[in-house]
Amino acid sequence: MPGEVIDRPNPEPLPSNVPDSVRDLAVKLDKITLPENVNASLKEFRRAACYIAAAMIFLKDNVLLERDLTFEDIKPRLLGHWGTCPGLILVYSHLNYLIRKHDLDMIFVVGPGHGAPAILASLWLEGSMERYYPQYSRNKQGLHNLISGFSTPGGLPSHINAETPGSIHEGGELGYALSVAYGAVMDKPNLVVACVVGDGEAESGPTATAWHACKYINPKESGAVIPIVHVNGFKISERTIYGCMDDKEMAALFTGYGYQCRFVEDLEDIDADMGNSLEWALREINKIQQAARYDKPISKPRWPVIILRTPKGWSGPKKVEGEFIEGSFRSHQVPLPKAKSDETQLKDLQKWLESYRADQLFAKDGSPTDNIRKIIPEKDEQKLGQNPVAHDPYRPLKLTDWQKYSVKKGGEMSCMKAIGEYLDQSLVDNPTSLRIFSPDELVSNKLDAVFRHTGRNFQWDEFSQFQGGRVIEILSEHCCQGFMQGYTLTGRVGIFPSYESFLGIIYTMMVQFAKFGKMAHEVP
Ligand SMILES: Cc1ncc(C[n+]2csc(CCOP(=O)(O)OP(=O)(O)O)c2C)c(N)n1
Repeated sequence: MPGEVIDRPNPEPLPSNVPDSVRDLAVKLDKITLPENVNASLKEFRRAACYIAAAMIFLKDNVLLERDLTFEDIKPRLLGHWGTCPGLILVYSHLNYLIRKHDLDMIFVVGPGHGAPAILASLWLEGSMERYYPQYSRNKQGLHNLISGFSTPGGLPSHINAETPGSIHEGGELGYALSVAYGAVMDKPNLVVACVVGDGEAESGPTATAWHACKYINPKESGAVIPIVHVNGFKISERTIYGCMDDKEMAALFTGYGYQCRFVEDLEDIDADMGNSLEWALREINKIQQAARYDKPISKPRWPVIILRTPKGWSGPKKVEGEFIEGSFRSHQVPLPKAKSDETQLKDLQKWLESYRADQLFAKDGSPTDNIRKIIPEKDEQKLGQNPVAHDPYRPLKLTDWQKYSVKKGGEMSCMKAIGEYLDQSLVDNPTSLRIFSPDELVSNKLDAVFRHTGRNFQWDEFSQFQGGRVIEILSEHCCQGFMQGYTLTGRVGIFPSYESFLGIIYTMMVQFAKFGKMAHEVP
């Protein structure tokens, strides 16, 4: 059996038997075309970033195609993931524009961290790479270093990690992007976190449970997440579940999770579609937050989610050796795997890279053109790679003397109860920078003294909604760990009580988190 055989690129899902009335659940917007100069800048940013991302996977020299490619220009080992990059770059370009237009405080959490070329290319264009790593300056030499060093020993890694400016999420093990994004917005009322979730990642248990995270966000005290589900239809070698669900199935699913969903899928004018949809998402967030902050909170608010349908490997090679590449799983990693030894594939690579017209995107000295810079946020601290929220934001807690809570010699008390008393005071003293994330283990761990001054922040329950509350209690260790990661990597402190027998469920998450923390301390 040949495994997955597809007879056309970007196949659409089979129609479902869900009633047509469900279509009304998907948000419809009037089409508004973007101003011409914005449209042009967005497109140029994307062409430049796609060019760099593709070049990073293949080239060790001749990075601006100043002569025809030869086998010597190709890296000895081709490593990198192309398929997700065009979609990530599309999102990145629009987030830039949105931040600039609305003066936003925003960070970007990228689920498909294997799409590092997309993010590194965008970070290079906005100048965040050169800020932290002078060797990646925005000129020819810096571009050469970025492209030739990617995924080579001593160079940049193939996945997003703590060395990636602006990242708070290790992009290796899939599944946690969404919970990390939600943890980051807690107690940061002005922060918006855009979070891309791959449709493959969306099949994972941790992501499935994390959709409910919006039910633990009190819009009076916390910011908002814009989840963007990147439905490019394929994972490594098969179609995805979401890629095989039609709009009605998707709309029904996300409505049930608590969201309003907007499909972005107009491939003829994706910029207008994406631009309008992100504007809509911001408007919805604003409505929900303003209501809560002016004491008219909306019960069970319907947060926005964007379902982005793009062909996997969009703008890459269409067909190689008779097989579809663009719009198929074959674009997931290296679309031209024999580029170092096969003349035809080398020529295909040259044609592909030339299609972005790099000569129009970079000045003579290799720096990006003014047109590209026009959609990049002007202030450094608003660039996605430089927002201070993701860079060394830790402020120590105000802690009382623990000895006050100790037990007198000869006396007896549950140590957990004593800790509960101490935590109660600590939560009072740190009302916006300390939270407890608990998988229904707070009372069983005898920490319930904390409820003397606070509550559970569950917004779907009539007995706890609109009240704030420092305890997030969700029976998902994956969510607790993800929330804690997002909360702590944006400078606050989280406590995660559990029971050692069950904590093994998130063992690999903890390892990733520890690795991220260690590396973050070592980078400039
Ligand atoms: C938990 C986990 N299981 C498996 C993998 C291996 N893996 C890497 S990428 C990938 C496919 C991801 O598909 P998707 O999330 O749709 O990303 P995209 O198509 O945008 O590349 C898989 C299975 C992983 N990184 N993490």
